[in-house]
Amino acid sequence: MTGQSQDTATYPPSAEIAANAHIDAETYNRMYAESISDPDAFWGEHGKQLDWIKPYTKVKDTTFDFGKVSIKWFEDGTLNVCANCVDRHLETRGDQTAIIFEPDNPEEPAQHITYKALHTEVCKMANILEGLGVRKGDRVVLYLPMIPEAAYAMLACARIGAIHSIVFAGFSPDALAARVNGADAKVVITADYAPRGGRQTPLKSNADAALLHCKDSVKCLVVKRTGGQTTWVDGRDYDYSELHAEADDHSRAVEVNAEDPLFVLYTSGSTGQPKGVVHSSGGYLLYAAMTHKYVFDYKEGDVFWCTADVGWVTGHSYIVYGPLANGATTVMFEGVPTYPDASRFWEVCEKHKVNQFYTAPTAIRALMGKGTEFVEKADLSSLRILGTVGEPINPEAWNWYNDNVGKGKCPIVDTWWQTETGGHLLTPLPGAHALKPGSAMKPFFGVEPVVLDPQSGEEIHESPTEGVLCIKASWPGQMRTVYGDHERFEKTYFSDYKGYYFTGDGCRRDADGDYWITGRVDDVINVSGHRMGTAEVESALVAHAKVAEAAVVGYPHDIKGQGIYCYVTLMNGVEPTEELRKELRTWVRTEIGPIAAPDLIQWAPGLPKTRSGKIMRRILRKIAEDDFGALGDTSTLAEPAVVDDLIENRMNKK
Ligand code: 6R9
Repeated sequence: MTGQSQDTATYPPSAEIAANAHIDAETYNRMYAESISDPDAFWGEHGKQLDWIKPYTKVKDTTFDFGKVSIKWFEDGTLNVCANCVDRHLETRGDQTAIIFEPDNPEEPAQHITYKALHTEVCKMANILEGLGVRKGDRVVLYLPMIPEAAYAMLACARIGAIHSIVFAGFSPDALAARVNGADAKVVITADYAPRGGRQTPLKSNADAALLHCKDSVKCLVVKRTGGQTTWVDGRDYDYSELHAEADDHSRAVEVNAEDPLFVLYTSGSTGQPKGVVHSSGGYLLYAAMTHKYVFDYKEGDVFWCTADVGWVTGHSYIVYGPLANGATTVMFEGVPTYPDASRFWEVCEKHKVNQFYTAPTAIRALMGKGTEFVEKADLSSLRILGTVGEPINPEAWNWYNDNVGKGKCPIVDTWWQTETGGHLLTPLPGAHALKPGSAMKPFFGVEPVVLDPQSGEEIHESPTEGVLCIKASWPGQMRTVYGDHERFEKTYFSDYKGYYFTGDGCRRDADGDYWITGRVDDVINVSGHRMGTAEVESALVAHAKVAEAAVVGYPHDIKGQGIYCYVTLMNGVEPTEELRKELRTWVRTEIGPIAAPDLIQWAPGLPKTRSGKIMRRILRKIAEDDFGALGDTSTLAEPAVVDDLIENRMNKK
């Protein structure tokens, strides 16, 4: 059923969905109003859904005042996150499947891990980590494929009060070393190889290369995923299966404070090195659990599948912590959407009778390009709710998803959030809102979005409007600090617009008060739903001996959303050849990882700069978008001729 608003077609929930969902329109309005008018009462009540060792008496204690930013929720309560995700389900659903593991190779049988089995595995892992010297507050880095051991390791850290920091398996040895050192980790957990799309990434040899740049005391725990050949350093490397055979399957869940860190996750910003985003134990878990339940309308017995990797925040909150806190069955998929062919996602949905399916627009666009026959041959009748995350979804992809996957019957929740936010901040709720393709719609409970005028920093109250998206007050899932650098935390998120959390995104609010994300307003680009700081790619490029200067911007890319466009000025006398282009691509892949590989490299004899020497990125973005008719004010350019050359030799001619 569709209707017209002034913005676009709208898709109200079917009568069946609206009647059965946890939250209908009236309930949303009531609960939202309560959550804003009295956050202490609202979260104080909802916080009780977790098992607390010592119940909290205080709920919210937060300030966004620059210079004294402090965020505390449930600060005098104690709990154990692992006990909340595993132990407390044993009595009621010990034999229910907690995790369905679907391997990369469809011929390899799937594994169904019950809550009981999960408990045993997590206890063993906890004892193995303790045996390696890990204690409460210590950091453990995970560099793993999408295998159950990744979830065991996360939960085992939570069990003993250690802090995990997951490094996506697509990152390079250098990136891994920087994160091991940045977090001063005691142990790195890795695997011999990571099978993905029929290929194998040599994780252990990457870890070996990384560990050369880390303290000698760092230990390496190795899961043998494929049994392939690896090198071995005695005294540093430990074989998981050997230790597993002897590990005790009982382990005490350590009492931690609600504000003790649960994990650190590095993410790209607009400047410098990635930041270690720190999340708490109590507030984070509650927020992940509540958003999982309401946004996906999760019900007892549902099978939930989030296709993200646990190396990203989406995997943390919606493969592991949210679903398991709710006692759900969560799917962990090791592979990729197009292997062995473009029907894999849909076959897995059919095979495991998935009820909620959550993926990224880039995956939808890639599959859309392969045609509908791949999706038509699967029985998708179990699906009830669909979701997207990571970037704005274009209407073509939304419609394809709605028509071919949801068959017009499944609400699509377009969830806007960030590594920093811990869980969804803007999203429709399936039983409450009439969807608009491309809109992240409404704030979740307790979230107060505001649109600010970018110049004056003033709040704009009327709608429709457009500006920068900020959040007015704290929610329990908010990051607490940047690991080891609280000053950077305050400067990044609370200094541009005083008194608000600055998201880095621009947005539009339509006449109905619904939100539309327009993309980043800083130097962060979004490549296939992954955040990439252009500064990181630039510093990788200039680290190459033949490169004098580099400037990196995003440009529209049909499948990836944004591609990486690099302007490179070579050292004097260096010949700009095709070989060198290839060499630079490979260079960036090895420096950062395959996700950062440049799509286009343009040789730039000079970069457009102001007289004070600042690179004018606005101009470079326009040229990369092949939209140089609208270059804007160029009167401050030091050397206008530079721009003519760049336009003439642009790589992205339409
Ligand atoms: C969860 C996640 C965060 C950035 C964010 C925004 C973009 C995420 C979006 C979206 C439009 C959505 N983003 N979800 N843009 N619509 N539904 O992706 O975290 O990797 O930290 O990226 O992604 O620009 O600021 P993260």
